Amino acid sequence: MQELVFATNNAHKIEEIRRIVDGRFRILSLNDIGCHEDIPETSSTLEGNARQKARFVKEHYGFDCFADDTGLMVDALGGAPGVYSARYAGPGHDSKANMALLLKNLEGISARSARFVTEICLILDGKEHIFEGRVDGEILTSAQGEAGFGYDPVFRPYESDRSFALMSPDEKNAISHRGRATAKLLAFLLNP
Ligand code: ITT
Repeated sequence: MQELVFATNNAHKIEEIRRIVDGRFRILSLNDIGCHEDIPETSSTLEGNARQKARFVKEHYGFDCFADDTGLMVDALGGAPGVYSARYAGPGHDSKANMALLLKNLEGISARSARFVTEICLILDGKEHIFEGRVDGEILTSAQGEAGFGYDPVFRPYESDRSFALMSPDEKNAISHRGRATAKLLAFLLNP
């Protein structure tokens, strides 16, 4: 089976993508290739960060690979946290603190539309390919559910009456930003 490195430090992302491509591609983690570095993400765009992460792995480890950069854009906050979603409440990846700050900043605001956007950069045979997925929805007034990761408890896609954190992995993948971007990636890989 063809192997592809997924250039992420986020185990939840790997789990989600493995469910989608399972049986067709073997997804290797950074751990699997002995990469334990913090890959720089210094671009001001999701696409730029996805390219940066994929290039880092290709240049330093030599593998064909892909990377995902994701952001949550909230209209009432002018598109924040956006590309800075991971560090919204400060350095690090503290999802609880990020969600708490988001809910605080939206207190008293009834227009709560938002979207998740994922940009995937694939590097294959020396060429870069970009795949985008997005889902529109709203920010809830409190966290709901335990499944998923990141901002999942406070985001409800319009296509459902539940937050992502109240869905099974397959339900989330069927309509999520990452699920949609990965479906495009998979279609390309199967029929380049
Ligand atoms: P890598 O850069 O190593 O891939 P990361 O967790 O830093 O992992 P991102 O920069 O893409 O990934 O994520 C930005 C933020 O958005 C971060 O706080 C995530 O927890 C959150 N996030 C990403 N995908 C999400 C999803 O499907 N559901 C909820 N939150 C998500």
